[in-house]
Amino acid sequence: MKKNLAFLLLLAVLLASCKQKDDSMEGMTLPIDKNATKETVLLYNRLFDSMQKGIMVGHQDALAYGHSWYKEDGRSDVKDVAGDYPAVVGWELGHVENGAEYNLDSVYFSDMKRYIKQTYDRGGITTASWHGDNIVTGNTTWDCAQDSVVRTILPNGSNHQKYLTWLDKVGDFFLSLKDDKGSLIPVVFRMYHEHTGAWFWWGSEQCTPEEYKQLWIMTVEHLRDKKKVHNLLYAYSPSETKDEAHFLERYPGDEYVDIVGFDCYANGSDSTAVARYKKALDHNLKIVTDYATKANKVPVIGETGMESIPYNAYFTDAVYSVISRYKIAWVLFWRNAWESDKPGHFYGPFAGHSSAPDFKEFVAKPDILMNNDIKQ
Ligand code: BMA
Repeated sequence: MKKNLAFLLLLAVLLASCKQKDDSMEGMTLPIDKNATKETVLLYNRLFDSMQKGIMVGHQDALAYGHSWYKEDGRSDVKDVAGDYPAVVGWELGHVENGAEYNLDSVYFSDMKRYIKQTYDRGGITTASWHGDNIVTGNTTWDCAQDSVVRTILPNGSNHQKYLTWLDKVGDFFLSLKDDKGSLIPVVFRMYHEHTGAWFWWGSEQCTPEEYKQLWIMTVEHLRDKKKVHNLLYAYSPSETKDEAHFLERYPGDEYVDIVGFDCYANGSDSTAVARYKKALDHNLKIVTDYATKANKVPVIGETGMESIPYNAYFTDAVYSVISRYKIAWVLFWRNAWESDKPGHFYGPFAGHSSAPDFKEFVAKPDILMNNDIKQ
């Protein structure tokens, strides 16, 4: 009898705690993973909310290295210039699939985990991309001489089983991201990006729209349903597209995507390059934000930049004058390479660079949000 009473008491406590979780989630927009952790659902809703305040600044690899420095704890080029961390930090998983200790840009995965936790602890947001190797040739992600890699990865393909082991490694990485309480840290996974271009093995000339969609769906279903990774939001980010039909040509469906975006770069260094870039940003922002409104998704700029920032008003003129006309969650600037053989490969400001004053002006705008602006 006593045992029964204890059991009933336990049941009551459990039910009460479940109810508490439900109550706090009431009215929230659910991501495509109906078993997403509470923190993931909260992040998704935070993204919708933050768009009403402004646009978050993101920087790729911000905490691991910067222009001419590598691994200095607490440092970030953006912080050196503007006194605060970017609100969004992007990371790159390439080579996690091989079980490597560090990624293709020499960031140790153990360090990446630490940086992701630091970002989470200070209220920032993490997104990840994945330049996975070509499973057929063993070469890099940029080996796109074949048009059959995706086909061999799909169910019944010769590399299907092996590819699932790669997805397991990706999943293990996400499942290893824990906060102090042991809860999983939510991450936005921007996978198979820039697929309307033809420079990765999943690109437009490397697979058919149907194959691309199947690859996407298979990946979501493997991570979410088989591997039980429930701390992810999924972001779809082609490179520039012509119109909505082009944007959606390889779209796997609303039930497989949480966030919609695009990648867009200023190619060249003269005023024509800036004019073309502004036009492209505007054009793609219209496509993506219109679709996001219709489908109730979060719109972002997945990657952008002007290599070496040859235009001193790049941030306020080329970027802000266009993006401020739209509601998007973030704009992510690509990495500031640390490698000595890539001195001009940077897209964010760094202390002493001629674009630094302009970046300060950019982040001082009330609708441009840095880490401290989004702390809760
Ligand atoms: C590219 C370049 C490369 C890098 C890759 C993955 O755009 O920055 O140097 O290896 O992204 O991060």
